[in-house]
Amino acid sequence: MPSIRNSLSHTVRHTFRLILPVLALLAVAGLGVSFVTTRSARAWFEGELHTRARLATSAAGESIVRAERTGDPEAMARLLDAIVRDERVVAAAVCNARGVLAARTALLPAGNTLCSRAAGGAELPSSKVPGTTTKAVSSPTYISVVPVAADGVEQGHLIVLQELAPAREREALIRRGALIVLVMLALAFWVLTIVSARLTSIGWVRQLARALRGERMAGRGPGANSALLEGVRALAQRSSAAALEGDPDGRWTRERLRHVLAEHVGDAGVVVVANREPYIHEYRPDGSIEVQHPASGLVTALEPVIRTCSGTWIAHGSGSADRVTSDKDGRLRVPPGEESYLLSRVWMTDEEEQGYYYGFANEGLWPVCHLAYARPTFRTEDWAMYRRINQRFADAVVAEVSIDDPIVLVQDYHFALAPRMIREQLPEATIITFWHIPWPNSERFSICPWREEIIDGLLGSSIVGFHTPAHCNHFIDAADTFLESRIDRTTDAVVRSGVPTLVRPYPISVEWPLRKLEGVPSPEICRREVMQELELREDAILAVGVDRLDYTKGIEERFEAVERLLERNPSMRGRFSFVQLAAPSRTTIPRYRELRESVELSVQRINERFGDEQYRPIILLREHHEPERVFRFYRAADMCYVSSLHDGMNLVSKEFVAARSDEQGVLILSRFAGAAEELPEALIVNPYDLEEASEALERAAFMSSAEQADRMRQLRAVVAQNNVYRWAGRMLFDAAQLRQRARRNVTLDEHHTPGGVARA
Ligand code: ADQ
Repeated sequence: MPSIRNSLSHTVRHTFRLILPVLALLAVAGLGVSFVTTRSARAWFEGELHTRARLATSAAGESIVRAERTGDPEAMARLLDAIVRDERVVAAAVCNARGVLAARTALLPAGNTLCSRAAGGAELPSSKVPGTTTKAVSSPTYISVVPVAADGVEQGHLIVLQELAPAREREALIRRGALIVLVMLALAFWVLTIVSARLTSIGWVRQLARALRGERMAGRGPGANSALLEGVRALAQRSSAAALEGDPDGRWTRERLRHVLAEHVGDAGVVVVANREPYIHEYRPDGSIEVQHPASGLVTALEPVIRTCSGTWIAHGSGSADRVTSDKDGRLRVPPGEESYLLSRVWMTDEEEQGYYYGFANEGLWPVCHLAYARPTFRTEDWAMYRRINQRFADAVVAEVSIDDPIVLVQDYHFALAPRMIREQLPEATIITFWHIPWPNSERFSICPWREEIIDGLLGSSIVGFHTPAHCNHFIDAADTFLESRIDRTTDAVVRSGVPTLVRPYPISVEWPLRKLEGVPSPEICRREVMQELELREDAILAVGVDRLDYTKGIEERFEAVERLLERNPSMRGRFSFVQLAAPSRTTIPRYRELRESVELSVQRINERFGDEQYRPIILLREHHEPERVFRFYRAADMCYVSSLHDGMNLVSKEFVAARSDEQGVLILSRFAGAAEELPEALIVNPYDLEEASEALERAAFMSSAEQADRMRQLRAVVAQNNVYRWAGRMLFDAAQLRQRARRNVTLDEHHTPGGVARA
């Protein structure tokens, strides 16, 4: 009850708050109207009264003068009586040239001073005449003093008193009329306002309904460009995407992704553009051919997706046996034995690869995007190759697709220009570009001499995706800083030449459950086998690191943290071992060669300092390992240390969690990896801070099994939920929505354009 009362009194208060100012406004307007109409009506009527007095004077004036000169009071009285016969005239008098009252009608008192005042030129107000006693003159009277002349010479004045009451009545009548008109106008305005508000709200409700269905705002109609409606539409999209996640256990699965693809993507023909191919054919020394799986986070994430939607993967054919294992157009079906999708290989010369891949992408863009202390190098000839290869991949996309509006997933910093190049040839394509590495702040990005071209190339995309909201914001800021563009904060879009590109965070992840774990023994068996292989004692504490040998991964800092641990805690010596699986990477780039040397030197130094014949604190396995072996190490270890100095996401952290079905093992994770945002139950460290990092290693070594299980359970729940199917599903779902909307809009346009041509 109280709440009803409250809401009622709130409504009343609200209504009053709205109505009172309107009433006040009306009152002021009424007073104004009344004042103006009274003034003008009075002026008009007084003018009329005076005219009448003058008419009377001009009719009888000369006769009165003559009668006054001849001293004929009766004649004067007759003439004055004739004037007061008009019922509106109350009284009249004649003043001679000396200002003396010469004659008057009965109702005018004898001792009045009108004549002397008129002779003195005084203004005679319209008022009661002083000294009158009769009823007629007691009402307000208008007094006119009209000069009387004969032969052009003024001979005195005729004074005429007329009743003001009828004039006042007419004034009141006019005032009332004006007020009625005002009230009627106000009413009409009010009705019009209500009707137009109603009509507007009907339009709004329609637009809102469309927005809730996720449709684009119509170009016409009320609120067509409303930011609010756009916001509602974005919200509707998000909640509809969220609803997609609402399967019984709330998790994306391969089947669910397949279902989304079938339902929303349908015939779109998904094309992946990536530098790295998922299967590389290499000649062995004996001339036979082997298939390799590259150590790449991108491949790890995308391969399950493309398998699911049976699309096409366009990549650089980099293996020595790639040409002989594909057809004349560079195509083959993969994975071997399953053949569920098409791999289309693009060829390039060594010189092109050097400029595009090693040069511009990895000596220019990679260091500029990572805060990890390698000086970016930009060469004009590398840029030229980068452009050329981007164009080649864009052409390959056009050659592969069979419809006008395919969905194209462009992957990573190797293809910043390709989206615009694809867009030029396939204007209706839905292009999603995913940038797998961080996007730096604008000050840092300004180092790049071709920053405008890079950003413009990316804005050829329908959506540009990053791992974290921070990277999205940096990109939006860069577009704002370096290009002619408008930022739409409601939809998080960069609008260039009127065309929007959405900027979205899609945190990447791993499969769940991991197919790579099929065939990997249980954690106990893995531990036993790995301990044997590494010749570790039974009570050894084993930590693992798995990375490409890259300066952004903080491998040297990791080893220094191990060194610090052994310095601080002598009981760890002989017992604590760190095994590092390090895949050689970009070995032709000098900075990577330097890294390899310095990593090897620090391993040597630390092992000499704390190791002996039986004990090696750091075991460096500097090679590429097949996934099954990588996962054995994850399962065998007591902890995994990911010490990236800067990392877009980092999949190793998620793989480690996914591998630990025994809910044991501790993840130590750099705060500078995108994954740290999602995995707070890891021990989060600053890898530069050797004290903090070594303490975390120590803490992990002594963490109780119960605490490990508690943390690992939560980490696994997150990775299971935010798995790679969710990453791909959300991205493809967004792409499919844009595509559907574009199709609907095309249909609408054709509908509305006179002579529009129906599309095949
Ligand atoms: P990467 O820098 O390659 O990926 P990451 O995400 O850690 O980094 O993925 C590495 C992958 O390579 C993992 O699947 C790992 O198992 C595998 N790998 C590493 N070392 C290996 C070895 N020695 N032998 C075999 N396999 C090995 C980029 C970005 C990341 C982002 C991914 C995905 O730099 O931040 O997470 O893309 O978007």
